[in-house]
Amino acid sequence: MGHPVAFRLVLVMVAGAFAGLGFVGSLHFVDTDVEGEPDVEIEMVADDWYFEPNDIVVEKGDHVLLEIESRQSQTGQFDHGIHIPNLGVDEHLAAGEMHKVEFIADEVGEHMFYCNAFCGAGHDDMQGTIRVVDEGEGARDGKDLPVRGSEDAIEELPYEVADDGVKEFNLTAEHIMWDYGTDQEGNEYVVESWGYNGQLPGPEIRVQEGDDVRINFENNAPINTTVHWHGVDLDIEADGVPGVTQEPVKPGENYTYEFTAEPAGTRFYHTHGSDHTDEAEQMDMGLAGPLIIEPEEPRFGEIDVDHTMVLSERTDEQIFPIQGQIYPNIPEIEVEEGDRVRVRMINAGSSTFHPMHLHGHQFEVVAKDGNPVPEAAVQERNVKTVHPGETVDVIFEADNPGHWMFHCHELQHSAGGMVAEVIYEDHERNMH
Ligand SMILES: [Cu+2]
Repeated sequence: MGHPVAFRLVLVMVAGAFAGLGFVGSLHFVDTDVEGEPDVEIEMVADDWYFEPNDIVVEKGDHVLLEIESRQSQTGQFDHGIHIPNLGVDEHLAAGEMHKVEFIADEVGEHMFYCNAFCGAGHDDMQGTIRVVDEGEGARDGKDLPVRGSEDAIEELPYEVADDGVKEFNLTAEHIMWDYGTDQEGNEYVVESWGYNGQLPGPEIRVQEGDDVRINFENNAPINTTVHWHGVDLDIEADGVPGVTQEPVKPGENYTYEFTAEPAGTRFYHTHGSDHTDEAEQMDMGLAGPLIIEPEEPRFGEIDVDHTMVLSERTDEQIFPIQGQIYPNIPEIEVEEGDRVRVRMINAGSSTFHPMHLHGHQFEVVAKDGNPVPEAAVQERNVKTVHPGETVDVIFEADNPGHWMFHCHELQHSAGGMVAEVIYEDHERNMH
């Protein structure tokens, strides 16, 4: 299974090529016409019988350096080779040596590469692709990426009803710099991210129970990925699990998910990674969004304010955003006195829990994982912990005018920005 090359890999490549692999061998310099410093350096292994990585994304015009370790075969002494016909590369890779192969990615498109030396029984498997994208599209470092923030985000993903009556949505994965906002100390958090339709969290998909739904997914991010519909009872073809229900969607490729929206409740959609090893990374980089399935008959009585909070984590930055923002930038829960307020909390983070605490009010925990809590089991609380992958719906009466915190009580998380606010209309702000 192929692995995409994240640009961060590039940083460790030079050191890794000579030290990390424990490789002792000679370095073979290919005589090349390419001059100057490479833009992209990629560490590669040629072995029996694969190239790793075998799925590479670069930009048009990039000067690419492949540092290829041609491993001693377990079964013999086969040499390998690398041939990229469209990019003018044709090199012999003597076994047991390091090779530097340089070229200019001057042709946009998907270019196959393969071993051009006969190397035994698995020779035909030794192939991969180099995808050359337009400048700025597959950016290898943050400088080239579009910066986007909450002002660019839409709340709800629009749909069209197709001729067959299906609600049809267009969802993409994008590579962006996401602006989580500036914290109270003036630190800015503009962080490399992958976001559905270029935003964090992904736009809300809101449908009715029983709707037939079609999601046309396009992967514009430089990773292999899938989309999973969390908590939906769908047919297995649409479950979005790489290597189980589908091949991961490669950069530039599409996949169509079709399902009937059931059961009703607060659910979400998120990446399932390219395999199980990178799902956590892809989730925390931003690939998650709310999926609200409205019931045929309204539950829980009349609701005046329906507010969603997607809880996430960027542990590398030590921030814990709500709705893709950190305090004091998080969307406020705006209420009027007398409102019945429903807050849907979705923990789309990879690893940590959030004991969410509301000041000045008690709330009822009315649904867990989207499903209603039986009336006799409904608890009145002011803290409710939401674990990774869980959704929790709470309802409270807005009966205490003020400006109230609704924050994570794991206080490292609130220090990292996980603080929302309930603001009553016409109430004078306490401090800001
Ligand atoms: Cu928390």
